[in-house]
Amino acid sequence: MIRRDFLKNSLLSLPVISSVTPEPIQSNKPAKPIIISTWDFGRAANAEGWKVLAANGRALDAIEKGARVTEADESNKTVGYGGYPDRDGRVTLDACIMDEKGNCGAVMCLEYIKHPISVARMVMEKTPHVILVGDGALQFALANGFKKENLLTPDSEEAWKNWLKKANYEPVMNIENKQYQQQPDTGMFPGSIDNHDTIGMLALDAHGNLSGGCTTSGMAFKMHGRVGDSPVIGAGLFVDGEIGAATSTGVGEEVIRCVGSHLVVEYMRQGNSPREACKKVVERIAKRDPEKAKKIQIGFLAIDKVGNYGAYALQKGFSYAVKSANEEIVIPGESYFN
Ligand code: SD4
Repeated sequence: MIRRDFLKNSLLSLPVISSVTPEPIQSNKPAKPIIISTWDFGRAANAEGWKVLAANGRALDAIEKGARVTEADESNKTVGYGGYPDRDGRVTLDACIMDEKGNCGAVMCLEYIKHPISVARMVMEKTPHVILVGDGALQFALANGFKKENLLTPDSEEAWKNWLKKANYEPVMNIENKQYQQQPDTGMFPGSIDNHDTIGMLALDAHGNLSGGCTTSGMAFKMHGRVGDSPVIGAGLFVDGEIGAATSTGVGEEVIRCVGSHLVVEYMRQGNSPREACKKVVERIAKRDPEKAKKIQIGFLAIDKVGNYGAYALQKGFSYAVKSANEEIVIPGESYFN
């Protein structure tokens, strides 16, 4: 059931938080096992991951299984198959995965492979490395049995061709911002609800182990070779089995600048709740460049090692999906700007 009024009862009664002295707060009733994901489309991914968790399986398996649902969903224009291409019409995918022991793997700018999350996991488990990029990642995937496929669907190709009609093909800093600044009244922001991409997933299994994953086709019509925060361990995802895990969505450049997901986990280490930790990182981003912060979207989602979760975004419109034995909900994220 979707309960959009979730926050009504829980958050309105929260104590006022001092920005100096972190005060732990609970954003929810902790649950274990539990799986949470960015955006409303996280529900379908959670449902698949939940099958693993409900059968006493590993959080890592739940993450991979769940993320594959979104990657295969052609109607999702910004993750995996059917994702919008870059400026050159090439669909380039980024993904990473991390377990409770700090094991991690990532692929960046991977083409032709429908399930980058699974390639990332294989990088983690079958190589001495953490990251493979571009041709090397493709070569590794093909050598390990992944199939080469065309990921550019007719819909996405059409969207790209439409974009090309107006696009300035020169590399321009913050082109995504400019694209949306031209339509100031639409309420759309780079990385916002109408043009969001990434699925970030976090799971806590019945054994108390955390894992996370993040997978995306990145910002639409990006420069070829551009990589955002999503596959960067510490930026788009971080898991510390002793503390908690966090993931992000939105304009990756700004998340990389502050190593956002790692920072969220570090704030949790200091005693902040997942929600409060996310909020503190969003505030830091807003403080660093207040003008830019008004024009972009960034959201963080976090969970601690006992199953408390929370989120916070720059702009309204962010949402996240939660599945446990107690609840199956999509929750509107709180935001810095209203
Ligand atoms: C990126 N963080 O490539 C991703 C995009 C995203 O909502 O999440 N947009 O920067």
